Amino acid sequence: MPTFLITGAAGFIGRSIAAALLARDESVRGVDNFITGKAANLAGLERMQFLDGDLTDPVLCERACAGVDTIYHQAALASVTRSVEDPLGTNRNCLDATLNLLVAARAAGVRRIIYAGSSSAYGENLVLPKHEAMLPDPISPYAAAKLAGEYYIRAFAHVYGLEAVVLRYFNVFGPYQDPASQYSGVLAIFCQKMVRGEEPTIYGDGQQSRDFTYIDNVVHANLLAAAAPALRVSGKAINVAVGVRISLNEVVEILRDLTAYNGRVVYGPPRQGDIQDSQADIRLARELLGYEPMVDFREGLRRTVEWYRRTVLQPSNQAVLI
Ligand code: UD2
Repeated sequence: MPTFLITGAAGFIGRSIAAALLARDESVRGVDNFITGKAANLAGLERMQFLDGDLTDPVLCERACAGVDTIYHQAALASVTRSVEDPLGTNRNCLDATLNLLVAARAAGVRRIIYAGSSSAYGENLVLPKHEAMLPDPISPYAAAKLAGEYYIRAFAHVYGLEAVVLRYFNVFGPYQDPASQYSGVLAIFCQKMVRGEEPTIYGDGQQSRDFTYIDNVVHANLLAAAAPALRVSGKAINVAVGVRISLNEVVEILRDLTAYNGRVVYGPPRQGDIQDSQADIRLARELLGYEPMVDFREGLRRTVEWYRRTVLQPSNQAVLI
């Protein structure tokens, strides 16, 4: 029986955690419903036992949790914009899925669950950097659903003794992130477009900023969260980021440099539910997990551009193995 379950294993964060565990020779099960996950992302993960299914199905959750010690719960319908258009879909795939998984995890005797929280929980609170003691202030259906998932996770830790760690990710980016949807993360979209010589569109004036976090840092934090003593981390929400914020205008300038794109940038109206600035205080991650960012923004973006150069210029637009 596999020791680890990764939900959202065909998504870019899930597949990256799976790759790290397989590299350690761990026994891994993955599950994905392919709403946003991609079969191509499973390339290289053949040793992972894989379930094609949806966590909104309690029977599937039971199968997924059987015999498992630790869950990395990465499955979600990410995107603020998508949630504004379809709040029910977001709720189903973020919150209902999480609660089903928790119920099944408890029944199966799973020891620990690590939950992919979102920096969107902090919302419009103007204080920077965002620290975990701040009152959450979700301003989009996506943020509300992800935060509600956190509360369920922590409640299960409290009443059922399931060890539960929430990692609040700040704008994760890197290889394997899908660039092809209107709901994709901004760096995936910009890398694809600028590598191809196409115009990126900035929604708003480009002064909004994010604590963009390279995927290796997130994988590192997950592995630490799985290994940390329960007394120290269970029931806690912990920021995972670099601790530096970069505006979209700055991003475009760095990307011009990395991609040699010299065309124009289009500016459009700001998006609903968008927040202005985001930057993490990562002291708690340092203290509780011994976390330290391994890859800074610029180096992460360089590696990401290289990856998109190799993949998006392929005619099929499918991920290929590095
Ligand atoms: C939120 C969360 C993030 C993660 C993510 C999942 C915050 C601060 N961050 O990311 O942690 O949970 O949701 O989806 O809440 N944009 C453009 N042009 C484009 C695409 C996007 O200008 O083509 C802008 C967008 O309006 C926003 C910024 O880029 O101001 C980042 O957007 P995003 O969708 O990459 O991520 P965001 O911040 O909503």
